Amino acid sequence: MTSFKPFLLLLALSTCLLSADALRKVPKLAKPSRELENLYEDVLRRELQDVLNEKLLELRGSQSGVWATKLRRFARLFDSDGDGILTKAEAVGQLVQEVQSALDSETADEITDTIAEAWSSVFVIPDSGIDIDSAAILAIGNAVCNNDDRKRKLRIWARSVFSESDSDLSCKLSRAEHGLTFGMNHVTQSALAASFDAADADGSGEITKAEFLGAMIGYFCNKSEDSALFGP
Ligand SMILES: *[C@@H]1O[C@H](CO)[C@@H](O)[C@H](O)[C@H]1NC(C)=O
Ligand SMILES: [Ca+2]
Ligand SMILES: [Ca+2]
Repeated sequence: MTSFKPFLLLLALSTCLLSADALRKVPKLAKPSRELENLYEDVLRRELQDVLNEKLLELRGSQSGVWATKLRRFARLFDSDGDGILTKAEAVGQLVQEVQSALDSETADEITDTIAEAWSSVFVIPDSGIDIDSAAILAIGNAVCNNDDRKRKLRIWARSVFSESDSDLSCKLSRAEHGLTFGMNHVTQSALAASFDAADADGSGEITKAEFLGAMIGYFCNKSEDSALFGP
């Protein structure tokens, strides 16, 4: 609520000036008080916007426990030292190391780009990292899911993950292909079957690109439905 202070100060100031004006009836003060009025409106608008944003965030956070839990569960997969802060070194650095040691160099380079892209262009997380339990994680979720451009980036990223996982270029992911990608993303072996089933919407035993995109976008942006895509 500290953000209210400048507004209150200005309100007090303008109230004093306006009533003094009215008492003394000094017409030449009309112009400055008009500017003050504009300034006052401007500050009011911004203060109000801040408060509304804060309230909306709280509301969304409390109404969407499922969503917050999903986002935090995803972030925790990569918090390898378990200190509750997901740093770029953990999310990007370690994954890149694993990828580079497990795959041929061309595939590894492609995947490395996709991982770096996710951190800085899709989710846009500061290099210093993010406090997983803070509201910041919901702010990131809202920034991605409530904005068409950002959501498009999420889809483009998900398509890249799909293509890189589809190693036999069949345009479908088998259990083995799915397992390699999600295993590298720290989903445990015992959770891989449920993760596969979460994406294989029609239960055909293969994940199509449409199913994959639906599952990925749903994981990050569906605020009411939980998903085992990144483990239980
Ligand atoms: C979330 O997922 C459920 C189940 O798939 C679906 O019924 C619902 O429409 C989805 N909500 C949004 C906002 O996409
Ligand atoms: Ca950490
Ligand atoms: Ca399928």
